[in-house]
Amino acid sequence: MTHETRYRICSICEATCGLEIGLENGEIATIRGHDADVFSRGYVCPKGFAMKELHADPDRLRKPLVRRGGDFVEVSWAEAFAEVERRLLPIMAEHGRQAVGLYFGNPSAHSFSIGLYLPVMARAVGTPNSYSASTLDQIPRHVASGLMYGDWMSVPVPDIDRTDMLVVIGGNPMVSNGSMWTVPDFRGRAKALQARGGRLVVIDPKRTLTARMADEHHFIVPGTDAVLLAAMIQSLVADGLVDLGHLEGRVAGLERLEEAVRDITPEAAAPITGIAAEAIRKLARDIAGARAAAVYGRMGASTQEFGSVANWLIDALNVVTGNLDVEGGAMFPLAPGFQNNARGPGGRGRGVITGRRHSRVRHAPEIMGEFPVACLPEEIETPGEGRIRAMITVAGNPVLSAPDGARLGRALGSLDFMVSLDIYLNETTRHADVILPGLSPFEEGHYDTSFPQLSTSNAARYSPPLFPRPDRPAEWEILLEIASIAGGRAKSATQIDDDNIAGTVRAAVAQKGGLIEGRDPDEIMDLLSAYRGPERQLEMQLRTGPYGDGFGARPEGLTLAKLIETPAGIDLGPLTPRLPKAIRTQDGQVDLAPEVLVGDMVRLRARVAAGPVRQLLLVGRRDVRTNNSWLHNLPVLAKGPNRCTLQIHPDDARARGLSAGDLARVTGPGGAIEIEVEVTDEIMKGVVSAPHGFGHDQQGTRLGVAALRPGANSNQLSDGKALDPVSGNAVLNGIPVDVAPAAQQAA
Ligand SMILES: Nc1nc2c(c(=O)[nH]1)N[C@H]1C(S)=C(S)[C@@H](COP(=O)(O)OP(=O)(O)OC[C@H]3O[C@@H](n4cnc5c(=O)[nH]c(N)nc54)[C@H](O)[C@@H]3O)O[C@H]1N2
Ligand SMILES: Nc1nc2c(c(=O)[nH]1)N[C@H]1C(S)=C(S)[C@@H](COP(=O)(O)OP(=O)(O)OC[C@H]3O[C@@H](n4cnc5c(=O)[nH]c(N)nc54)[C@H](O)[C@@H]3O)O[C@H]1N2
Ligand code: SF4
Ligand SMILES: [Mo]
Repeated sequence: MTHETRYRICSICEATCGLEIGLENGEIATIRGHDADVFSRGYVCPKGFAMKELHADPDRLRKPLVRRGGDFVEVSWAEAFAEVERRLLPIMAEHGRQAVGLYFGNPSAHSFSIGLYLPVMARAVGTPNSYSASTLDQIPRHVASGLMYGDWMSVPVPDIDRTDMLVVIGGNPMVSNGSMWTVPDFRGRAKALQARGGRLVVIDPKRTLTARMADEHHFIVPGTDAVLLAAMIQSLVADGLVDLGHLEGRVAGLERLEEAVRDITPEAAAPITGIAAEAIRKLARDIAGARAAAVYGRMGASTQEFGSVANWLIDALNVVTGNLDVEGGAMFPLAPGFQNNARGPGGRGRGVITGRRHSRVRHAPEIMGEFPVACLPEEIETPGEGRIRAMITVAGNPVLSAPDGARLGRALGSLDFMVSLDIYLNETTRHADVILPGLSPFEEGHYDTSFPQLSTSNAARYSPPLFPRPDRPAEWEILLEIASIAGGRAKSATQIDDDNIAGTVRAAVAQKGGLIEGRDPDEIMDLLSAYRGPERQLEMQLRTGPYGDGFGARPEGLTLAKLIETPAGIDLGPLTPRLPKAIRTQDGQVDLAPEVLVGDMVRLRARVAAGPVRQLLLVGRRDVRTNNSWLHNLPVLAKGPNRCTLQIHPDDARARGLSAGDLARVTGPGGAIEIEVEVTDEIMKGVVSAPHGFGHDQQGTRLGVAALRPGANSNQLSDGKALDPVSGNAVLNGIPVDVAPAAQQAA
């Protein structure tokens, strides 16, 4: 018997926990938190353990599948790529590149391989029709950041370890483990905040686990956060409590912001939000009066009718209380690499532009090069010039995660060709003609390219592969192969990769004031030659990044070799103030009143004027043992009580003749589902809550465990028409629904 201990960063969610993995005779025996990890300090959740089952899952695909007749058959990699070439190229030749649509799902952001090579593949395909899970999630956050700070990824995160007051709006980090904020062990950090006399405040239509540990919790009517935030800012203005502090002189648009929230008083907001005027005023004053405070918003504040305005006003509130970019406030992380707002001299930049193009059918805006995924079905179905006829999906399951999956499924089924990079044959990939499965996470190296940009302290960590590579391509190689195919084989996969890194090197040596300005690009290419693929890009980023060794210029600096030697990671310290250098707006100021967002206040005022909503409003929720739609096939996570229930307030249940355990029929604009009732006063009256990602009862999938308890797809209730118009994000929270006993409806 041989025992070995290895370390790997968990790549399932944004907390990026360090795992300690015990191998016995080369097989995974134990997975626990890695106590010495400089960033996650031993924290782990049940999904970390579940990676063992993910690695072993017999349903996880290991060979490419090609549809022959009605059935999927396993083929060689050469045959699979030949099929892609044979089917995709004629469509591009006949209908142009825009006939190909792309969809990228959430795990793309967590995969070192996919994250770095997806852009390479997308460039080679060259279609304007790009979609992703971002428009089901955080696009409003990027819009606010882009317009205020000049870069989509400049997202301030709460400095929880040093704050005195944390306000969480529409997030449940006790369960989600944090999002757009990489904060492993939220519970431990929040407890420490409370132990040093600080306060946690939660705004949520549900008394979530996070709300239960809070010092103060307010139920809020779904979709009305922007009203609450506007009223808080209005009350600070009215009471003369606006204090930019150290931000004085760095901020433009304060007067326009004040004008934008004028008349949205706490009294006007109270009946709309369900929060008393005095409570709104007090909350604003508490934030203004705290030594340091941070307001943070997530899914509930993003995937709703006013997501962009809400995200903007969250940051505006941090700014007008002097809490942006100070210790204990909302701060900008400084990542070791891959961070646009850390490149170059900084202080100003080009800013961002929203809506450079609009979608063909609904004229929805492009943001960050993407169209809203809620528009995808109509782009496939509607005849005419520019129609999507082929799809490439990467690590996504939009049939369950996007609105009206039934319609999207039919649309995908009608395509001329579809290829999916995915590790499961599921509700989405069952429509593909070719499925290309990547490696197990344990068979690849790992570095998070996005999450250090959102981390609650700065650190650098890399995990080498745990197991030797099996004899099949990694996803970065699959993506390069597709890039080569899409480019008509003008370049080989290897050539595309070499050209890509050479481009990065040329830009770095040309970068004024950069660490390797003026060096010989060939010399740098030689120095990178120890690595290939994603590791080569990482080495380049680390060495030229803010902590880098500059290829010898700063010998004490970071290199990939140093990270490989340090499995517990390298601590780069607490967050530090980054203004004005992190700013990339054209005038170098934080824009407190971006025109597009101020413009949307017309809609918000109309919402205030419309008065309280009468219908039940559906919101979503997460469970510790789930991750969107795709971990329901692992027994250790799937076991236990039914998690796919409709939570309803006792009064609302009684009024509809519903009791716990009954089957309810829920009807929304997009359809109806039947779902078990859970009666609880933890949910606000007038609101019901159901998780997303269920509905594993579709034919033709290969999800043996998930299919045993399929659950209902709550996204079927939405028809995909409701969008936050500024960002194109789908409204997933605050969907009007009717709820009745299932049998009664059937009769
Ligand atoms: N109603 C409602 N809907 C929601 C949400 C909500 O809160 N409420 N949340 C939204 C959010 S925040 C998100 S991020 C989206 C998620 O939307 P998606 O990303 O579309 O859906 P996931 O369920 O995350 O599906 C991930 C897919 O990636 C595959 N996969 C996993 N690991 C790998 C890998 O290493 N390589 C490859 N190639 N594939 C892999 C899985 O098999 C699965 O098919 O859902 C959104 N939908
Ligand atoms: N266990 C687990 N962890 C996950 C995931 C998972 O599926 N399971 N998914 C991962 C992903 S992709 C993401 S994006 C993150 C999401 O991370 P979070 O946003 O922290 O998680 P959610 O549970 O979606 O929390 C949203 C909260 O908003 C509330 N809410 C709904 N509507 C409104 C509203 O209008 N206003 C306010 N103020 N609140 C509202 C809901 O009741 C809910 O408590 O979680 C990640 N982590
Ligand atoms: S919280 Fe759980 S799923 Fe998320 S990174 Fe940590 S162990 Fe993995
Ligand atoms: Mo997400």
